[in-house]
Amino acid sequence: MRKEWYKEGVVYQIWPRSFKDSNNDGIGDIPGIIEKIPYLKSLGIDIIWLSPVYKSPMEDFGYDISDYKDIATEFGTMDDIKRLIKELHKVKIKLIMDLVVNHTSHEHEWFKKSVKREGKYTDYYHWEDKKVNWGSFFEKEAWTYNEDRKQYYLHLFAKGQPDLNWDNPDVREDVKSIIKFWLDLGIDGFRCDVINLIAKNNAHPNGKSALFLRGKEHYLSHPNLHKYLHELNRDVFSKYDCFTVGETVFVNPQVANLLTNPERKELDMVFQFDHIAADARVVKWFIKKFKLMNLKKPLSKWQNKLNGKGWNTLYLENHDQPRSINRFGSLDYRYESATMLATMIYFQQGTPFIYQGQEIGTINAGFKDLKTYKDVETLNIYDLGRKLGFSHKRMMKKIIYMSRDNSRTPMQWNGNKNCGFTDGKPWIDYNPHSKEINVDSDQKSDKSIFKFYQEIIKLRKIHPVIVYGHYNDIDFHNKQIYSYRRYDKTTELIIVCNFTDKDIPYEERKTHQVILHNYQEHKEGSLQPYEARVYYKKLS
Ligand code: TEU
Ligand code: CA
Repeated sequence: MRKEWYKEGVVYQIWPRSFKDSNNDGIGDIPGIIEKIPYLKSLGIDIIWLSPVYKSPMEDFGYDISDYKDIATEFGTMDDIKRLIKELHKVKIKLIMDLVVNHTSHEHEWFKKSVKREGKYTDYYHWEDKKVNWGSFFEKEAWTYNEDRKQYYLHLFAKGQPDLNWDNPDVREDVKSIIKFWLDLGIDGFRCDVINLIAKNNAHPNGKSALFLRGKEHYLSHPNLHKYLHELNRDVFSKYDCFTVGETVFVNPQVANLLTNPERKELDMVFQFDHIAADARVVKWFIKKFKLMNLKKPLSKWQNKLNGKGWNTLYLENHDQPRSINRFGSLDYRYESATMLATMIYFQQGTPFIYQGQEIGTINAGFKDLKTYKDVETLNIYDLGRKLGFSHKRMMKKIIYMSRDNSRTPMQWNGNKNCGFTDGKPWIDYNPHSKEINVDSDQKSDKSIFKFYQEIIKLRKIHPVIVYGHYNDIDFHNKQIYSYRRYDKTTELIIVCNFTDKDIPYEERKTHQVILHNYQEHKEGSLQPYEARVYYKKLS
């Protein structure tokens, strides 16, 4: 396994709108992030992934970009971002930014010119005279009529997010220029948004019938994807000491290995979605009861299939996902399940990603009133569900559990009325649990989740086996305990996690030393509710 800094580092994701507001307009911003660098440093993280801060009409809160080489006024200025890079590098934290190039905003100059069929921009997007039947992630239909051009355009996401035509070499040159622009400013890499959707079958044939995303066979990990990524790598990425993580939807380990095999020079790692579907049926809105096996099976599969070839990302949360305690843990055992989940995921092979607030065990906002929600996906799915005949109550139940706004509320810095986030009116309501769950109270508690995260990060630096070691399941079919072994030539670790709220019989491993534990006391012969232990043994 080749050694790389981005394999050894721990990434912390910032969703800037809700991290820290420095000027009291109610919106988090770049100067706010700079204020919190000491906090990030004390956690021990090495890399920050910053969700989009570029100019945008904010229909999808920054994932709809109207100028890739400028910063949204509400987030700050180019000088602020330069300062952020400098201040982070001073304390040896690297910065990766979001590269959203499957689509632009409909307010981007390219789209405006494409609508008017201006010169080379005419074919910058996907246009058709007839409506194609593809489905969209955020709307019922992915092709929408444009009155000015008198043609349909493709948007796999919201109407304001038209898809770029990657078959056009001018588009690819423009994307390279964006990447170069930011790498030249000193950033250390990119998280590449829905990158396995960029290549399409440009004949745009109708899709075969499907409940969700009709037509996906014409753009999901299309063969040209590899060609385009290799080209970006050859012409830009390979010239810098940077790393790339691709967000890849509906991806399997075979494609992931193609994308991340170092020999092929495409990406360095990918986000897959299998394990976070442990409480859903294909589509996140068809919620089902969580069962441990549905988490264990995909995680184990990805560990085994990528070992020695590609490279995994390790995550349970991000700005698109509800909080993991609500999904896979227990609100009654918040400390125990938060720390157990962190142990379970971050001791696997791959690069850890922590999402803001996860390190203090934040739980879902769970707003009861539809009016409180701001997310385009949530609001659209409500309308769609109602049109399909689902009751208001049924739709709200789904939204309260799955909405992206669950994890997009202002970071809870303290238990005051404004959470230490702003003195103004926040752009979205505070998480109703802010009084009990916040950085201040967590750090004062003897059961601090933050301190447990610090511990994990420290151990990762001491024991290379955590980063590069092999993975083996232990007692794979156990439906209550998730246990696995990590090993290399010199060291063995055994990780054991109780996923229930009961005592489960467990035989102590007397031959090993416990190096991490989320309970003060061992209970002889059993694991306590949501207990997690990491055992260590020197092999030679
Ligand atoms: O997400 C892509 C993606 O697959 C999501 O649409 C996902 O299915 C959904 O959010 C689950 O709730 C990326 C970004 O992470 C997301 O924030 C953007 O909205 C989306 O792309 C469009 O750019
Ligand atoms: Ca602000």
